[in-house]
Amino acid sequence: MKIQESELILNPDGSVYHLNLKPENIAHNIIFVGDQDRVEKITQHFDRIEFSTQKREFKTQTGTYKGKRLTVISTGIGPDNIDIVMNELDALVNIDVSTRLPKKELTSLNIIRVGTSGSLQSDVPVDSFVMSKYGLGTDNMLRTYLVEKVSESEIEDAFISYTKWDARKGKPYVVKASDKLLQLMASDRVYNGLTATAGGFYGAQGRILRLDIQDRELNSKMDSFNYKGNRITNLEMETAAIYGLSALLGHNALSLNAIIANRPNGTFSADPYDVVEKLIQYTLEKITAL
Ligand code: R1P
Repeated sequence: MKIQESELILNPDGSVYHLNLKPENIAHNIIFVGDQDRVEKITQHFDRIEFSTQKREFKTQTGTYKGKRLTVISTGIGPDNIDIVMNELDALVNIDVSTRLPKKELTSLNIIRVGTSGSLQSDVPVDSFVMSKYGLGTDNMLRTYLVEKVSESEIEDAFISYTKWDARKGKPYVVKASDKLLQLMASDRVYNGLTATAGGFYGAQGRILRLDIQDRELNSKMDSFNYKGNRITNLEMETAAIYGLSALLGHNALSLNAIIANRPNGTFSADPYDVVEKLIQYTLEKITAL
């Protein structure tokens, strides 16, 4: 069925509404970053850049690294932005934007997030890398879709019961990373983890400034949660949403985070730009094997 103009909004030049991209502007191997200034930190390593654009926080560059065509996109902060980025990227490959009809054959993108995050475990130190085997979303964005089709209900139930999760905050969801990308990016340099994704930076992550929060014990319960050896290693704002929408839409996703803060130890990286640069180089070296 033809998708209406109000549902899939295109700019006058035919590009998708928020990302300002046309199908030919993107590679099928895509790196997500949160911060728009991180896009060029990655593409400065490229052999050449063929395309650049930016609208709001969504900055995109496409080019080649060691001959491999890659796109780097900044998503800004949070699961609401991931909803926009994932749906518009998917439209570029799986909907014919000229006829507004879904394509018959699925194109699967490879999506790797290169992010920053705070560790919840004292033995996952600042300046380390975490590769998220699972994303655990405490935001509610994914619950507007049928996420239960792709989510890991046993881990969800264990987490809800362990933390005595208040149902008024919605139901957390857990989605696994792409096995192919987990294999590609694995090494002794990375910690494997279960990454919790929050829909906010302060209250949603247990930070108290002037407002009290619904559950002051949540972070300590997260620290000690363990499902069959899977601990919650770190907390950030995008991974679970990327995993959920990728699994539903048929894309492969993986999230790598540079640990810049350790919440239990109260420490912050002396040089966060350096650990991010090292994670960028790590990712680029591995991604060429895709
Ligand atoms: C919060 O400061 C932001 O930083 C982290 C969080 O997920 C959130 O987006 O990641 P990025 O550095 O990739 O944006």
